[in-house]
Amino acid sequence: MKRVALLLAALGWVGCGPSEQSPPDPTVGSLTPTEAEDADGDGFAVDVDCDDTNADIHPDAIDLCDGVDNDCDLQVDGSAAATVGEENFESVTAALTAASESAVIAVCPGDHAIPSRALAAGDDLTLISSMGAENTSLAETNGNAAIFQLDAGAALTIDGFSISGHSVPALLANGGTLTVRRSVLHDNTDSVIVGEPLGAVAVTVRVEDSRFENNTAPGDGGAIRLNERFELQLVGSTFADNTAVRGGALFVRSVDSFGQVVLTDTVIEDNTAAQGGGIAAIGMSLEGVGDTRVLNNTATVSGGGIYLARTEASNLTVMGNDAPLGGGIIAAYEPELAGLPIATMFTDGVLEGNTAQQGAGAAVDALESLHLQDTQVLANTASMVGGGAFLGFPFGFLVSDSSDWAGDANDNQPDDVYAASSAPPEPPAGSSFSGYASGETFSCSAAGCSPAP
Ligand SMILES: [Ca+2]
Ligand SMILES: [Ca+2]
Ligand SMILES: [Ca+2]
Ligand SMILES: [Ca+2]
Repeated sequence: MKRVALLLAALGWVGCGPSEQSPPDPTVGSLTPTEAEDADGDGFAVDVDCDDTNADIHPDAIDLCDGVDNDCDLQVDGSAAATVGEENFESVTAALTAASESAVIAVCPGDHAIPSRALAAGDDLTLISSMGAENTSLAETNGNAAIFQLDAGAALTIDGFSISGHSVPALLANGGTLTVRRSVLHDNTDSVIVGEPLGAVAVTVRVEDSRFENNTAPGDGGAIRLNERFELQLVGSTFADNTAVRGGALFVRSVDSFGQVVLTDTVIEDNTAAQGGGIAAIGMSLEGVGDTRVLNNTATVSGGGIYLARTEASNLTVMGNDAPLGGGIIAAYEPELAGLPIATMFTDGVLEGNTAQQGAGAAVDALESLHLQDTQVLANTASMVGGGAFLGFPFGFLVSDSSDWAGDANDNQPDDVYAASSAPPEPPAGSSFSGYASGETFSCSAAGCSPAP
């Protein structure tokens, strides 16, 4: 029965097939052929117009550096190097020469080199690549001068480029505003971005959705070095495998003013330095926003994750870093800051799984103070003393304000705070204070911790 039903259904379908189709719609025939075939009216019929909905795209158009095949030759972007407005140029240098003070230069895929260019007050340039950093690089012609140098009042945006192989800082900002977006800055042999404004001049550097990888500086700041009056904003970016003397990824120093660094959803990982494997921050505000992590960095002297000198740090997760002294962080003594009436603060943070000889979570230099507020100090391991924290002799001072010292399997090893009562040899004589748990408020010095655990 089932087979018969299927057969009848099939016959029925055939019976209602092509023999009963309605005749062609007469209204279609009323349009002229030209109107039907050139919908966007650019004079090219749909068979040769690769976008018959856009009158700017047709076989006689100029193929601009915009990531679109404007001229229908099936090649995205043409042989030009750059576009300003509706005009193509054979080199980025020529485009820069033709550009007005405030211009957007669209750059085609390829490796582009320009002579070092200084931007002065009023200059506001944007270089944006049509095909992104994987396909577009930017360099200084000889590789031994900055690609761009900004002075006060200048603005520059670099969007979608790779920059590599420079033996001097590739981007110098001694004033003005520098924005680096969707770029990859790698394998340079000096800090990539350097800002050293003088006097009252300020610098703003903003980095978005970019990666700094494998850069090595002979001095401070493997990826970025900023001095004095500045604001640094890092958003959605990664700094990995960079190397320097201080601050494997970032060196930020502000002694005469109060520099500000805001790191939003940014990762600082696997960087190396003598002091501050990931970051060295001197006289700063260092604020994490969202999920910002300092991971698996190494210092050969102190501050595996972050070297903090009279710096207010907040909302940072510092995990898996290593140094002989201060695996996660160190509150470090800098003589030039000794007169400042502020202490290093670490607030709303996490110090977890860091390792050191002394002070795996945190170390405090002999003349410094560290204020840990609402911070988790968990599962850090010291091979000598101070799994949670180490205080240098004679004046290292620690305040724990509502912080968590893990009174369980996540405890620090050895547990928790070690206060030195003599100068080195290492480990110096001193006392351990163990058994602090969550929500602890106490203070420690060479005289001991109070209240006791
Ligand atoms: Ca057309
Ligand atoms: Ca068209
Ligand atoms: Ca084309
Ligand atoms: Ca194009």
